[in-house]
Amino acid sequence: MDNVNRHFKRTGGLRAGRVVVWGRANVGKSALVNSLTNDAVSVVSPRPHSTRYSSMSLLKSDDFHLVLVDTPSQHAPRHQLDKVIMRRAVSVLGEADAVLFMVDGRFPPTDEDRLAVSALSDLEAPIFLVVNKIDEIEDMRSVYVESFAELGCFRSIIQISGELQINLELLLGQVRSVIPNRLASHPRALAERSPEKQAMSEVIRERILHHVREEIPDASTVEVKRLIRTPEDVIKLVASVHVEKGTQKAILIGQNGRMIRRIGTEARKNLESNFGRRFYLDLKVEVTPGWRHKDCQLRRFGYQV
Ligand SMILES: Nc1nc2c(ncn2[C@@H]2O[C@H](COP(=O)(O)OP(=O)(O)OP(=O)(O)O)[C@@H](O)[C@H]2O)c(=O)[nH]1
Ligand SMILES: [Mg+2]
Repeated sequence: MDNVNRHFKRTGGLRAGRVVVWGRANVGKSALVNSLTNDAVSVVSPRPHSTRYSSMSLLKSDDFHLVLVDTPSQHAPRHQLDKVIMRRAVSVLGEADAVLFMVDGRFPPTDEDRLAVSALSDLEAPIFLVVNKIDEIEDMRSVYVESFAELGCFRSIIQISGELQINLELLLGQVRSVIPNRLASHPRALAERSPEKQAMSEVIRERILHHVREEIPDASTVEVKRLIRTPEDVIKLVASVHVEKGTQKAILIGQNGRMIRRIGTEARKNLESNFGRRFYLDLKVEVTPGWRHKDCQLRRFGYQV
């Protein structure tokens, strides 16, 4: 614990945060923490309920430090010990900067998955749906992803194998993007949901409306993820277009990425003329199933609900 705090203090200017790994028994929470930290601090076992205490491990990379919190499983309590273990586990959620809600992609959602995710419903921290054990699934894609996505409000969905270390870089990249720059000494990203951000996202959305038809404009929203003023006075804008389905994403990206590049180039020119500054636009397309139906996603995208 002391080590962890000392690290936080030393990370001035870096991103640093606490990531809680959460889920029902046996999904592979401890195995993931061990894989990410190259450590064997957490007990990994085929027996359910093997982890009894939340434990912290440190993951350091060049530009971010994460404290990974492995937690005991959430399940219907069998005795007083279970109640105590679970109550203590819930208390770590309050300090999370991000939560990895882990499920076993080989099977459909269970009641215990539902119980586990219910503890996350009031959290402000972004929650990632981490679908594990894809090494044991044909094509390495779970057919249950959509059913899991319906359980809650997830920032994004990542399919991994914690044990075989598949897609862990992808997972870390996503987590990194939401981890705060705690002791930053250089200018930070501008405030969330500023009118400026909203206006910029509308400039991008206008180009989408112009170029694509049918259900896509309706199913799209633009999220400005980061807005950074570089020392050269260029505005670096990192944004994502969220759509609801993979087919919509494919159309928006277009053949060899032609459509999204065109939208991006035109939007950048319009941003430059509207705001009178130079822009660098990094525009991606993400699938966020059912975002139009979920209050928490609507709030995230700046809609007042
Ligand atoms: N095939 C496969 N098995 C995995 C993977 N990750 C974990 N497992 C296995 O799943 C079982 C449970 O792993 P744990 O890491 O102990 O699961 P946990 O979620 O921490 O379980 P509790 O502490 O009981 O809540 C073990 O037998 C692991 O070897 C994975 O990516 N692929
Ligand atoms: Mg465990």
